[in-house]
Amino acid sequence: PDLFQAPDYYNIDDLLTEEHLMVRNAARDWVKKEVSPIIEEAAQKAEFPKSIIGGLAEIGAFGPYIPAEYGGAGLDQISYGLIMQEIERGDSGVRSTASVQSSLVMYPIWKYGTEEQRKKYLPKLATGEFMGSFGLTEPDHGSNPGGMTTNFKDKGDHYLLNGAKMWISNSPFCDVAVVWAKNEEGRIHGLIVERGMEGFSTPETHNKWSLRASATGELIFQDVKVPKENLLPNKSGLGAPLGCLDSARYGIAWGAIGAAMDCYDTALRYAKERIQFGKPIAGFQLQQKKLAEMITEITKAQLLALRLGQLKNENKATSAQISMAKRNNVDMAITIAREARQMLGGMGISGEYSIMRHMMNLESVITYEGTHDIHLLITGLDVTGISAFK
Ligand code: TGC
Ligand code: FAD
Repeated sequence: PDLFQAPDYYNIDDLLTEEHLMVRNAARDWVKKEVSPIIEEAAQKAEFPKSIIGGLAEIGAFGPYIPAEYGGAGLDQISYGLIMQEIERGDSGVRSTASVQSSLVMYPIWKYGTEEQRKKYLPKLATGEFMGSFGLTEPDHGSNPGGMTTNFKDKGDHYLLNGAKMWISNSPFCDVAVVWAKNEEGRIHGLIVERGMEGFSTPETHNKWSLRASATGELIFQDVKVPKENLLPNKSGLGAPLGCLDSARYGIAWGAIGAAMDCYDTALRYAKERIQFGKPIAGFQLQQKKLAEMITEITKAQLLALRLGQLKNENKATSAQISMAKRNNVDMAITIAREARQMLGGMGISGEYSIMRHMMNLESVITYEGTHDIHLLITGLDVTGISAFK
């Protein structure tokens, strides 16, 4: 099938600056040329396509909003969102790699790190010379990361780190990991752990039916000696990792639109060409209902993301506003993927089309970075003032 086209039902492009459009179009062209042609095979083989790392860096996907002095692209939050949208139009797994690198590894080093740490890591992360991972989730602590048991002890000239993280994107090939662990007083801190440190291993997690083109694994720490200068000193407590998640969740709110647009575009074109009962299936009301609802929901999601981007640019977006957009837009995308898959009939399950891959990927996206339920409870807490988590 032809490569994707991009719907813009409400002329949202008119609300974007020239820079936004330039950044967006560069990302879009690159995804068409470098991701779409290889991604199906990578997903079938369950391999992250490392050959695209350089290209991701070139389109500004590693640290879009990190200042240029540290190697970032120095763009605004809307450009960041648009890059995520275009990458996820290709594949959620590729967007995951970019989200983790930018918002979960570069962001905490930039915001919570020392000047030495920024200079040492950020430029190399921006070019993809270093790849990063983010270790928050543990086998027994997913939605409730505050209960984590990974810990470090002060041994005078170094820290001794013990514990294990699981479901970690990029872990199998990461050069550095930003790891969240408790000190002897039970306070959460971020530590930069480097591949090669004794006692640190990163086994890959196999048998995934989702996000197959993204490498997922564990981070295991057995008496790892972490130099004291690898602690991120400028923020501690659960709010530190949650601050990173705010930035990544915002990117996902845009990313999910890309996956939804690709499913919609594929289903629309298929429906216009596929003849049954003597006419294109696009001429049947049941199929039109699906398409009309899809484009309506995509348009609403675009407006939500754009407004949130404006608030982010003004430093006014609240965590609860970000939760609402992440939850709504991922749910919108997964619903569209499921409907679009049905519209292709038997062809909908084939790897010749991207829809089933998006659909399966989105099962991870609706779970990670806070599940669908957790984001609902965050909205519930925000509007009532009463926590229903515990
Ligand atoms: P709670 O008592 O509410 O808060 C603890 C402290 O954190 C502060 N805080 C935030 N700060 C910044 N941003 C946010 N979004 C924040 N939310 C809360 C809060 O003010 C408090 O600060 P302080 O100074 O008073 O201590 O914490 P809780 O234990 O009740 O938990 C709240 C809850 C459930 C919302 C939170 O734990 C949560 O969001 N859980 C979901 C976990 C999650 O999202 N994990 C994601 C792991 S990383 C990942 O999935 C990467 S996938 C990447 C990819 O491949 O793209
Ligand atoms: P659980 O927390 O056990 O939740 C199970 C179910 O219970 C969910 O439906 C949840 O909504 C519900 N639930 C939990 N608590 C409540 C409550 N209070 N009220 C109502 N319902 C509740 N983590 C990282 O740290 N770094 C990564 O890079 C990373 N990458 C990931 C990549 C993939 C492919 C996947 C699948 C996950 C990744 N994660 C990562 C982990 C992800 O963030 C967690 O899976 C997620 O936070 C949910 O945790 P859990 O899987 O332990 O589910």
